[in-house]
Formats: sequence, structure tokens, C-alpha cells
Amino acid sequence: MKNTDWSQLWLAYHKVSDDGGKWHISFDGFDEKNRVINSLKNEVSLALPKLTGAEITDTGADTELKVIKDSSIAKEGFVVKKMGSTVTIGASDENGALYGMFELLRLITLREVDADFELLSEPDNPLRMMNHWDNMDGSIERGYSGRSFFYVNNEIIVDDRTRDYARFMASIGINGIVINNVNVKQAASYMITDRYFSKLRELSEVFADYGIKMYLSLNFASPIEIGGMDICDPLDEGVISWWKDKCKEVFTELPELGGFLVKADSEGRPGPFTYGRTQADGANMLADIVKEYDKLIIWRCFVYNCTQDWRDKKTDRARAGYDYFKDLDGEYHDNVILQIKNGPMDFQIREPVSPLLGGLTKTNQMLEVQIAQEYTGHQIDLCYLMPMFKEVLEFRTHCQDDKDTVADVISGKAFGNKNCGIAAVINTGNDLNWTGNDLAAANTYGFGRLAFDTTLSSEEIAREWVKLTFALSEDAEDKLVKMLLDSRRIYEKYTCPLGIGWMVTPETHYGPSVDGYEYSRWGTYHRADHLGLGVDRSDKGTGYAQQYYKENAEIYNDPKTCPEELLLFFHHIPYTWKMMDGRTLIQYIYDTHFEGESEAEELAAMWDSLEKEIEPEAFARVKQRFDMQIHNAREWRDQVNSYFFRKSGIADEKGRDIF
Ligand code: GCV
Repeated sequence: MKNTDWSQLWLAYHKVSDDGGKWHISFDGFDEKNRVINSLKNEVSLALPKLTGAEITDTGADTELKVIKDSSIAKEGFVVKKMGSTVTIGASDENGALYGMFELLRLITLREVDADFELLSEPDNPLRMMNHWDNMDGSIERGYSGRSFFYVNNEIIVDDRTRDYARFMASIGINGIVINNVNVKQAASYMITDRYFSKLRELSEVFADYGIKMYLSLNFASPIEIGGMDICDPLDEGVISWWKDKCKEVFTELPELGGFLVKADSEGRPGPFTYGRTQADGANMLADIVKEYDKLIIWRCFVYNCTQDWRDKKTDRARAGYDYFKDLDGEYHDNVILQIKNGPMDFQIREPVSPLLGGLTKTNQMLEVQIAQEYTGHQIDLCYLMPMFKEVLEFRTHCQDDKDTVADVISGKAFGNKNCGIAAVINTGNDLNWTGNDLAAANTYGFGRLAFDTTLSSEEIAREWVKLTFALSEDAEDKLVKMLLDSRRIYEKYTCPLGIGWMVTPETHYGPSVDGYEYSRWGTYHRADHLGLGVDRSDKGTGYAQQYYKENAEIYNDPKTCPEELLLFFHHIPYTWKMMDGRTLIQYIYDTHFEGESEAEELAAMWDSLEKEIEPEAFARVKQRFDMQIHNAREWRDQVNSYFFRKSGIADEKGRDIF
């Protein structure tokens, strides 16, 4: 049966059989009145009849479903077991029980419940969060799927859609949601005042029903903006006392709130630097105050001077995070978590892993990725991001001999931290299908699944999502999974080669503008001249490569050992440089851009071939996006190739037209 309810994403529960029979549900050790257990009951009562025609009954059941408290299972983990006509979900807490139920429903949808089985799953990351960049006027910074569903005209909305959203998030194991943009401006500064408390409480309770803690982004200058003070110096007694009173008020009014996320001293946002204080001074001041309420301060490391002049060849934005934060390692208090973007720059299609991850060894760390496709195609172009996230998670930092991957660091396995995990800038909005491009929901789903279980492969996640969302023949399913898996590589081919990044239209961040440079008239990101391109970040250049532990620093420092996909991130390379396969760099650029464009056309053709199996409206929505993607890919191909042809004066060996 085709999926026709796009508002339900992977919880559409399309029918898989008609022989569900009668189910009886019992609870042992869990309070049936608990809000999360209540959500569990609601979900199973909604899903089972839809999936299998099953009836929930008190007597004469064919299947016994037992939800049992089992303290041997890790926090938020679960066991799902089927033996004959008895299905058991074991968990040590309510979240685990809810996740176990979603797992069971997933297995039923995937038709994996015929034989007896036992499955144990315990979350790899303690915190699994979504960050919304929603503004209170209803716009979304870097949002590509409509307006905000949290805010309209500076008012907070809590409705059925909010509840559905909470269900989706719980179904993939998300346990924390930051509901407002890290750029906290105008009305959003008043979120921590009684203007919004009652609506915020309502919202936080919807989340709490699904085991999710709500968080707010905080304006560091709140003492000035809403408190009428002249300063927000984190070491000033008056400022500290203002925050104490404010936090008391906030956590009394919003007991379910998990804490605050802070962007300070970056892109015009206020912060401790104004007063000659460190990032640790700022974070610790707030953390000490919220500690009494058992809350967290999540402090972003995306701190850099956006107006720096790149004509100075030593200046390097990539260095900033490490330069500002590394020396303060060990100074951050226990309830501070540093949130670190996956790369040192800004969510480009290819960047090295941030050297801060694992570079810090005495500090709670959280990885920040972006599923909103700011630089990766705006949810117009297909770009399934799990392969990128897997690379980041599996990266060996060499912070110690073993247990040194990014996954080890952020899960707490490396250094024993409890306050740590992973967050994604989310890609949802008020569009019916939530993510603009229906296929972009694979990233929403995938992020949650991967955050919970970092060992899942990109393909396993893609296949699950396809099966849960569509009802396709095996052949069509294989095609769609392949499209997803190939999409990041294709996008990379027709856009920025070899880790150079950007070359994108400033401000909008969609479409090519090879020399496009944000914030100033000086410099380019690629630093191309008539001989070559790329940024020398070796010890002879900006020295960025030396921010890594020795093993990685040595590899990155030398263009001959540097992984080729990052060559131009780390080195300024002549156009005539021989790549590993013998091609010159310039030929590689030409070839990949021609290939990327034609592979984007192949993706579109593959989608066309699925027409008979996909419900017409969804088919048309996605088809329209592929048309736009092809147009975009052509523009990238032509602009990048002609730019470097003119710059280098070297013709394409294959004699193709370069416009
Ligand atoms: C929320 C990039 C984006 C900004 C974003 C910023 C951040 O610079 O373009 O829109 O601001 O990252 O992560 O804070």
C-alpha cells in the first residue's frame, strides 16, 4: 500500500498485514499513570491496528505484550523479546520502555517479527539533541521547509503538530530539544520572562510526555537587553546576582527545562570577550547558578572573528575554535558542555574533523552537526548526510591509544564524562511533509538513529527509513537506497572540490559564486591564483595542521600524505599537481564537475523510474526538486570549470565545452 500520509513521516504505519489478532498489554514495575508510559500506550493503540489490524483487548488475547522494569538495563536502553505469543519490552526507565515500544513497532513495519528474537539496545550518547534555529517571528535561520511550527508572530504555538513532532523525535531516541535560534534577538530575549512562561511550560510538558527535555538558547546580554543593566560582565557581582534571580524565576516556572544553549562572541552575538573575560568565565558563571537546579549550560565553540582580513596569509578562521578553547581545557565546570561543530569552519560538504574534538581531554564535549542543508543543497538537492556523520564519528583523534574516536569522545567512553553527546541543527519546518524535500527526512530520521546507535551503517539507516516511509518493491527500494548513499559524493563532485569549501553565493549559501566571500571585500576562501589553489595550513602556512595530535598532524602537514579529499583544505596546490590516479589537479576539477552534473541527472532519472510506486503528490514534489538540482549542478559545473580554466589557462584534455 502506498504511503499517502506525508504528515506522519516514518510513523505513517502503513498496513503490513491483517492478521494482528488480539493483543493484551500489561506493565510490571512501571506506573501506568506515568506521562511517558501513557504516551507509550497511546502510540501502541494507534499503531497496532493500523499496521496489522490488531485489536487491543483485556481478555482473550492472542499476543501478550509485557512491559517490564529491569534495572540491569542501562539508562534509556531496552530489550525487545519475542517468544511464541509473548512479546516483552524490558527497560530500567520510562524512556527506555518508550524507545523499546518504538523499536517493536519498527520491527513490525519492517516485517522482522515472525520468528522469535531478542534484541538489546543501549544508547551510545547520553544526550541526543535537536537544535532549532527558529525565530519568534516565525522565520527559521537556514530553514528550507516553510515557517516555524513553534512560533507565529512572536507567539508560541502548541497544537497537534507539536505533539506529532514530539512523537517523531521520541521514535528516533531524541531526548533534548533546543527550541529557539542560537542567535537570540528581539522577542526571543523575552523567553525568560513571564511574557512566555505559561506557553513554554505547556510546550515543555508536551515534550516531557515523550521523555524529551526542552532547552532554550540564551542571550548572554540578557542583563542588558531585558534587565535594564549597563553591562553583562560575567564576573560582575550585580550581573551574577541578576542571573541568580532570573534563573530562580525561570526554573520555578519551567521545572521541565533542561538548561541553556549559548552562542557567545560570534557573528555579532555578545559574550565575555567584551569585558576581557574568557569563554570559561562566561560558561562557568551561568553553570554555577543553574547547578542548584541540576541544569546544564551548553556552550558553543563556534567562536571566531568574522571580520578578519584574509589578505594576511597567517590569518585562518579554521584555527579559531582551538585557539580560543584549548588552553582552557579543565577549567570548565561539570555541568558545562562545549558544543563543537564537526569541522573547524562551518558545515561544508567536506572538512576535516575539528581538532577540538578529543583535543580537549578534561572537558565535556558535544558534537554539533547540521541536517538543515545550509551548504549542502537547501533540501532541494539530494544529500543524505549519514556517510559524512559516520566519517566524523569514526575519525581517530589519537587523544589516547584506544577509545580515541570522536564517537568515543562524545559518548563519554574515552574520558568517562556523563554530560556529553551529539546535537543536530534540524531541517524541519511547517511544510506538510516537515522537511521540504520528502527525501530530506532521511537525514532527520538518520541523525536520531545514529545518535542512539553509532554502530549502525549509513545503508542500514537508509534502508530502514525507506521501508518505514514508502512501501516499495524490492527493486525500487534498492534504487532509492542507492540514490541516498551516492548523493553526498555527487553533491561534492559538482560543488567544492577536495575540501576547499564555500565558493557558494554569500548570504543565501545556495548556488555557485566562486569568489563569493562573506563579511568583507577582501580575500577568497579558495585563494586561487594563476598557478594553483587551496589554503596552506601546514607548518609553513597558517599552522592549523599542528592543532591535531602528532599522528594526524604529520599526515595533514604533507601534501603527499594528506588524504586527497582534503588536499585543498590543507595545501595550496599547483594546477599541474599529479593526483594519485595520475590526473592533474585541474583535470580532476574539470572531470569531477562534469561527472557530478551527469550523476545528478542520473539521480533524477532514477527517481522518474520510481513513479509507479510512489504516491503522485510526493512523486511530483521530489521530481520538481530534482529539476532544480540539475539546474544547480549545471551552474556549479559551468562556473567552477570556467573560473579555473580562465585562471589557469589550461585546457580540458578531453576537449569538452567549458562555458
Ligand atoms: C545561527 C553559520 C550560519 C549562521 C549560523 C551560524 C552558527 O555562520 O550561516 O546562520 O547562525 O553558522 O552556527 O551560529
